[in-house]
Amino acid sequence: MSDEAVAVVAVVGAPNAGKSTLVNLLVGTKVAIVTHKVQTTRFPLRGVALRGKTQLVLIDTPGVFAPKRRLDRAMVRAAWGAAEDADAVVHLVDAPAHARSLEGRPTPSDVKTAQDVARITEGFKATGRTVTLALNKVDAMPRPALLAVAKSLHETGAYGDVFMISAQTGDGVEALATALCAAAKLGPWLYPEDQAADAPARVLAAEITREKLMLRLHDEVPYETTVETESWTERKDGSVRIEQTIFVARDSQRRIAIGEKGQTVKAIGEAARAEMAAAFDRPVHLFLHVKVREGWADERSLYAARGLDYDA
Ligand SMILES: Nc1nc2c(ncn2[C@@H]2O[C@H](COP(=O)(O)OP(=O)(O)OP(=O)(O)O)[C@@H](O)[C@H]2O)c(=O)[nH]1
Ligand SMILES: [Mg+2]
Repeated sequence: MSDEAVAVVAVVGAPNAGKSTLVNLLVGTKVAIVTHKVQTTRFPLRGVALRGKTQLVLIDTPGVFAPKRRLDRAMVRAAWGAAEDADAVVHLVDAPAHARSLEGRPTPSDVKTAQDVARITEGFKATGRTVTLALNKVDAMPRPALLAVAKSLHETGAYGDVFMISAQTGDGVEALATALCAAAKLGPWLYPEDQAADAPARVLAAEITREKLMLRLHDEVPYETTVETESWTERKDGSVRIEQTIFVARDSQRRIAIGEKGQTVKAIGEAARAEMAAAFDRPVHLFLHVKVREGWADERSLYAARGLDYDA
């Protein structure tokens, strides 16, 4: 009998905790986009990591926060759904943000983060399942503050093991991976050995453009924007021609996304094209269009295509 084993692990947490960074690090290649902004990840994405004979199927999830819009509700619902279905759950916490709250000097975003963390802790307690706590960004805080965070979250009674990690430097991450392997069940791997992600290339391509767009556009614009890969054409010379549309909600946003003399969309396209060429290991010809589609966030097809529940 083969000794292959599989553990499906959901990585859950408040927006900006570093979930996508952690999944990318464990997988060893970029499967999920990362930005300094909240709500970067919009739908669960799977990354596959191998440790010995154990395949860790890591589910990067959207951040859990107080949802307002339909898309927010679907994102949060998807995160909880991924946790329900997984063999193990990691609650990833932005430890420096939490420490600032404990010390009574939170920034406005820390206040939201603390509320989201409390919401997640309560959610796990309600389901009664034991969750692994991973305190992230330990590179960005002093040790005593970290111990205070660990103590305060452990006292909630919602957590089993506690790990202190940096998804950025890798500090402590292998110890977490080893512990997650303990949740594995004997059985054949879910993915072939050389597969790192299960999202189709056109989805990954749209995500890459969305990352560049989130880094480049500010205020509410990134949150009211989505990207679709409209066509993907393999050419005889080994290159690929990719056409994408950036949908925005209003004409004012269209002007911002295009920029003066088209320089914003050009810069987004150049950064995205370079990353796609590396990710897909071939030359990429990328064509970006910017279109107004008022109410794109309430269109049913958008949800189905990303595995999100329209009526969440
Ligand atoms: N200093 C430090 N920064 C980190 C670490 N891990 C992630 N970050 C940064 O935190 C920010 C958010 O990282 P993401 O991986 O996008 O966070 P996320 O939890 O996936 O965020 P959402 O998808 O918006 O929910 C980025 O700027 C990362 O570079 C870490 O260990 N240390
Ligand atoms: Mg993310």
